Amino acid sequence: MNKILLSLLGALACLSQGAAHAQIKWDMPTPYADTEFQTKNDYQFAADVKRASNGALDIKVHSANSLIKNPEIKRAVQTGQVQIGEIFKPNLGPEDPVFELDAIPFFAASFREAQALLEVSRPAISEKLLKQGLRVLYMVPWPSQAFFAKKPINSVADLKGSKMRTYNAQTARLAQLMGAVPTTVQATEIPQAFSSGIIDSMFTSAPTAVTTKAWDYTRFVYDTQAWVPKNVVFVNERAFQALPEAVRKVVLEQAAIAEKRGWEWSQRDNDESPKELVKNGMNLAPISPAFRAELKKIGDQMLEDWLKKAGPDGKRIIDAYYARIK
Ligand code: PCA
Repeated sequence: MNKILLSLLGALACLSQGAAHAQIKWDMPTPYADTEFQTKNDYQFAADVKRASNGALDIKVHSANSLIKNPEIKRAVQTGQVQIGEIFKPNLGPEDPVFELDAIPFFAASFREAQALLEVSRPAISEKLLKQGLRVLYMVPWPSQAFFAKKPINSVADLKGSKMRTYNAQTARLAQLMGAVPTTVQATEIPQAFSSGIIDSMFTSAPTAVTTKAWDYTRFVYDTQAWVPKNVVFVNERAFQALPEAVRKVVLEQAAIAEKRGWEWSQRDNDESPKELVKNGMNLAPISPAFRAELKKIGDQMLEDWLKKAGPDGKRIIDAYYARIK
């Protein structure tokens, strides 16, 4: 009896050792700070995958550009330097217009509209990335973008010649159309950029403003409700296909859960973060009708430019979007 038990135990030990050897480790560079809900969602996804795969897949999140910087993360995943990563999706706009449709001012600016836009554009986004060897796992929106400034802003004339923080080609174009000077600054560098005088205004969401303590360097926040841009998390397709089938299933299941949770957390922070800004002494106001009208006009022009670039495929997505939000 004892002998049998011993050999059974031995076999079990071998098995568990085998499992330990079979453990797959993935690195996941991400651009944003640990305090951002997007990053918390990534950590939760990694933990859930590990648990649901019984430890077979261990994803290590490297947040805040610590392993690879935001503009280089896509390439790193594509080339297999890392297996999985997160980026700000509209960054890919210069590559293909479909990636930046969610960052056109006043086009799809509520969560409901953002959801509709994702539904009509997801197939094109996923297909284009898969052609480049990247499988989309989940896409989560930031709350709508608000405008932060040191002094009161009532019209674009108040911004003439000012230095505006931008985060991609489109926000740079927006700044130019607003008469401001665009300066690219990653979210993690916002406090230094303000304190060293490189920028004096910015578009971002209330949660990022809380993370970067916007009250230390700006006083006015305008609830512009300008656009709802998304992050995308993708995996190198070869790395994904190399997983055992059961683990692939876990990754896809947990990705769907992460996307749903991310949307919920985004909406929760959209409600909570503005309170935090006010509690810290910021002046939160709706945008003036004049400023809104000027921004809307710029947004319309940007949508027109987008349609020219995106051609018939783009037009089809826009038409499907309008049909859906009716
Ligand atoms: N926060 C990030 C992306 C959009 C947002 O709300 C940033 O400001 O860079």
